[in-house]
Amino acid sequence: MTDGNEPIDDTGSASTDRRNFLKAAGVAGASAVAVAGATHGKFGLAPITAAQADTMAMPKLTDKPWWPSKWGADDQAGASNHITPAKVLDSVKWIKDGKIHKLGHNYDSSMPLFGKRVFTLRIIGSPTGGPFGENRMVYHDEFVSTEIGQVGTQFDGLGHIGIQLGAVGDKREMKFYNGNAAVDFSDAYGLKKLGVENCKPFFTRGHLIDMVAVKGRMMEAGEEISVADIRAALQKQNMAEADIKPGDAIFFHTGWSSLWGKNNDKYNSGEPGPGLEVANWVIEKDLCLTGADTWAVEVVPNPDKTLAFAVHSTLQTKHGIYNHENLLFDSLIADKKYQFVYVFTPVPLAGATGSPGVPIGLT
Ligand code: UVW
Repeated sequence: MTDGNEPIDDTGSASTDRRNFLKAAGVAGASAVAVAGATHGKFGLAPITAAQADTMAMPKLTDKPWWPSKWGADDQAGASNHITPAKVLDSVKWIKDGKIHKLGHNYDSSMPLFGKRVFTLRIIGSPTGGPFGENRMVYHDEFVSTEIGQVGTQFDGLGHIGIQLGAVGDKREMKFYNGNAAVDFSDAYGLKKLGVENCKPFFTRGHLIDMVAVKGRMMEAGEEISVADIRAALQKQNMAEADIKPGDAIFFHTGWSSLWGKNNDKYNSGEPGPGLEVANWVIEKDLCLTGADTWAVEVVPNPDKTLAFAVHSTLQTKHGIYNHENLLFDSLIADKKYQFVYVFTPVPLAGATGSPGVPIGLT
């Protein structure tokens, strides 16, 4: 177990040492400073400036390349590769009562949105067309304007989160999963690599950690979920840590979803969630996905004020471990079901950074 401040050391890319990596990134010899990149309110982020970046030896938490991926140098599917026929057959044993639990919200214009994202749905015409034929059929179409993969209940694909190595703005050094550089795949008309369509469908064992039961209350923004908290929840729920297997998914119920549509400002202002300690535990356990009833599935602001969305970049960018945001566990919790089959197929929007759609939990 690491304390979260150590570099992640399981890239399998032993050939490039720290010195070569710094050289490749064009920043060897520079000195480190704290980054005051994050400002909080309606959770706004000020990107670090080139001047700030110039004084940093390397991005924090990164001192060597994280590629090639353990799934292969050309892989674009990341931890969804865990979902094999054997995994499906093992997971299906958890379906006992045949219930389907919906694990997400409806999409509407009153939902909380991160930053300046938008969501607008309009029905075109009233009706859109018709009547057609002597049977006089009429129809409605909708027009939706939004960051489709990044609003509401949403799944982050591997083209979403990267890390700027080298100079700010240098797209050759803006690296994503498997070392893909923005210069090679970032495109205004859709990502040319790492689009969400490359992710395989999920059908795997899901473990729900009910932090509200552990704490006896909703968790607060900036409150970090620790590995000890996970263990306390597992004990309370009569579950064994040893039963969390490679390729499983883990979910955190923090109570934050109770603010959804009721106090969107507070919902957006930050959130409770896992930090780097739990992220490293997730990597050790070799899980395929994390999820929560929050908009980022990580503690915001991070207790280390120099970090911004470090769990995102640790899990997604470096390890290809997926993330499902703005989930809803009320149905599972009402039934006291903490082990279920997580089923989700990302909408294959070619070149998109993420996917809408509501996952289900089968029990
Ligand atoms: C960002 O896009 C920064 O975060 P999220 O993946 O939580 O929407």
